[in-house]
Amino acid sequence: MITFFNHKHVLHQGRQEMFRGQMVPCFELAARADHVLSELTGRKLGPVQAPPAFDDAVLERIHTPEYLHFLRHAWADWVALDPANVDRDALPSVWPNHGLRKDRVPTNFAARMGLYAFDTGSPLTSGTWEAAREGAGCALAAARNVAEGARAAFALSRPPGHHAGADFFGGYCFLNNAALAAQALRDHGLERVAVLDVDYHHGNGTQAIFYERADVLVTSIHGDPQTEYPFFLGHSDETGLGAGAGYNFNMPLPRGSGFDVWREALRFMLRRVADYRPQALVVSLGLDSFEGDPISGFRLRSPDYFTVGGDIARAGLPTVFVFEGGYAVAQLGMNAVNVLEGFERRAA
Ligand code: OKP
Ligand code: ZN
Repeated sequence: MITFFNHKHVLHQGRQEMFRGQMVPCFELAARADHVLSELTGRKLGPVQAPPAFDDAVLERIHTPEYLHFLRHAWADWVALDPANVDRDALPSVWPNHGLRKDRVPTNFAARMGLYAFDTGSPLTSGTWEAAREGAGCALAAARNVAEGARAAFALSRPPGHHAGADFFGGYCFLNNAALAAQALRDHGLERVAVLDVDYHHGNGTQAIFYERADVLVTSIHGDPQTEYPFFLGHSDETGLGAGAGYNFNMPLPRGSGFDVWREALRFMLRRVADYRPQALVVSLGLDSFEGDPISGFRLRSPDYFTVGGDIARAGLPTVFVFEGGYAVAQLGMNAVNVLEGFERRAA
């Protein structure tokens, strides 16, 4: 399958995130994407290309103009606060929760950070906009390829995207690549698109974006939000709203779940996908379900990922794979490519 690789991903390198009251080095490292790329090329999975140029207007199919404006100018605004900020990443520290107003956008930059962010784990850096924007380009290009008849395509980029909503960032995510891919498939004329999110963390951004829509089915298997990030979304009783009622499925699993349990959940979700009769599938491909992941709690082993890819291929759908999380850097390339190779074997 063809891979669209974000060569600009290196422009986004957060230094530290807030964890349990301390600043710790970021888990979402540049090496992640490079490891997957070298494994892909080593195992000859197919051509690797840079995405073609695109117009920013397409980002407004998913994100609000105000939020995009904020992201585009955030670094300049941050440095304007204090010239010494060039050597510091921007993180929020105040939020309009608990009875505070969200309907007035403050001019103060720190306040706007809080308006548009939901955690203190997602540093915004000098190159975040450019890196995230090019990543969106990878997702759009992969979607276009599949819309034009490819069996599958892979968008290999960081930062990830599934926690980002129409107007917010968090969970290391700024632009929702999977949502942009699903919308691009719709805009290329497909009537029904399904999303399958297999990242360890619930894709709260993707769910929120499509929650009231029937034209994009969102399904997700993830650590139970009672104990796992992002905590405030991802329960099984979240099934969609309004026109979207019945078009959202969550399968939270307890921390510690192994592949037997996880695969049953995958099969359940693939049945929901089949029942929906979509014309294409977008897979939010997080590899943090791996037993060795430093911030997650499932117990999948490297060979299991071949099976995952094979199960997904058996859905028989044109498929866009969008890279998300996975923090066991040394095994990340192998695990990601195992999924893609398992898919190709079954799809052939
Ligand atoms: C992004 B993706 C770890 C605490 C959790 C946020 C995790 C975001 C995961 N220090 N921090 O879904 O892989
Ligand atoms: Zn994750």
